[in-house]
Amino acid sequence: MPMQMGFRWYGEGNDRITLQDIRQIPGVRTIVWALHDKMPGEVWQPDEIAKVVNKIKAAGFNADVVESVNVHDDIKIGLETREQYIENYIQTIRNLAPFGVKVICYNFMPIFDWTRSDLFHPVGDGSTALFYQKDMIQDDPKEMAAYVMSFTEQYHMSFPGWEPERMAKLDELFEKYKDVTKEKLWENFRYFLEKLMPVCHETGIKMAVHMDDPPWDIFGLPRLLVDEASIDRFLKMVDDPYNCLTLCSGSLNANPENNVAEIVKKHVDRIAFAHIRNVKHFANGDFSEASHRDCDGDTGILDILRAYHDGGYEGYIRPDHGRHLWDEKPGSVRPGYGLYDRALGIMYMLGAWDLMDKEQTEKECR
Ligand code: CS2
Ligand code: MN
Repeated sequence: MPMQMGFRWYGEGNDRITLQDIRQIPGVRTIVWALHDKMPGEVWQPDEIAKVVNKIKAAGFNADVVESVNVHDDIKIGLETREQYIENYIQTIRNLAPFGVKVICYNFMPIFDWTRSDLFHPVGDGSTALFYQKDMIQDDPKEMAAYVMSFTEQYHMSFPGWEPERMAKLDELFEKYKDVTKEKLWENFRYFLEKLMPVCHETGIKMAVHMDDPPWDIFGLPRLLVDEASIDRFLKMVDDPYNCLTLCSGSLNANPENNVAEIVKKHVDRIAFAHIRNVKHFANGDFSEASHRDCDGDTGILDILRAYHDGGYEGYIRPDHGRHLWDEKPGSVRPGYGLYDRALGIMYMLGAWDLMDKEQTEKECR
């Protein structure tokens, strides 16, 4: 099976982009979806799943990839209440399986998902992109949460992982995490995955953890999946073909030391889902997201695509964040998830991929 191109869609009434819009992008087979109104820890019920999946299938796509089923903080903290939340997670996996779901993308970051200081930063050509100003994400997590929440309030859109209900309780959450060292977090991670693996085998669903973004500790909170060594540790810790990665090129390469293509070469068999995103670095440690074109950033998009291609990658792939182009402005677009730049990214990736396929076939024919 060749790799399968996907596109993240937030669902009807929650995304201005329609499935019919996505139909017009060449090559997209998989809709990457979720039940976005579910709180971490809640069971996803079959009738709720059916509503979304039926729409996706009726539009001619498969619904093979879910991003994300979020993990409750009590599991990450290691509280006794985690048992119930793990049970719920297992039930959600069981409920997803009959709909053909193959991969669940999730993350194991304490409190915050992706973190940026500016969601609409000018790129210089009239477009905007997500931006990280290093000195702004140091002291006050509340300031940053308030910034992200201001978009939620102003434009009535919430971001996965930034649920207002959780953000309202930041002090309480930080207090609960205070004794969770990095080692403790690893241990809680292992505990969670070991409980899940039997049901993954039973249902054929792979758990694919997303990298931490950015890949370093923030606000004193430990982050685990940050580089090649930690990825090695993770895959060994639960050495099971159903314990996989969502390898996010942009998250990893926020640290310019991380060579994503090398990690792909090493672990291509354990990557179930590839996020392709390009990052441009500045000398002071700030970074901006960029177009998918290799030379627009420093992530090495072509080397990464070649590593997947030549490694015989058969998993799912999607453009991750794009810039906001043309009429895409705050209020009309989800930060990072506009239509145009992600569509351009897909064409760039497919262009490179088709050429590599062609070269390979010609080689084989000789
Ligand atoms: C995504 C992540 O937008 C993004 O950066 O790649 O938010 C991802 O969906 C989560 O971390 C997965 O749980
Ligand atoms: Mn990603």
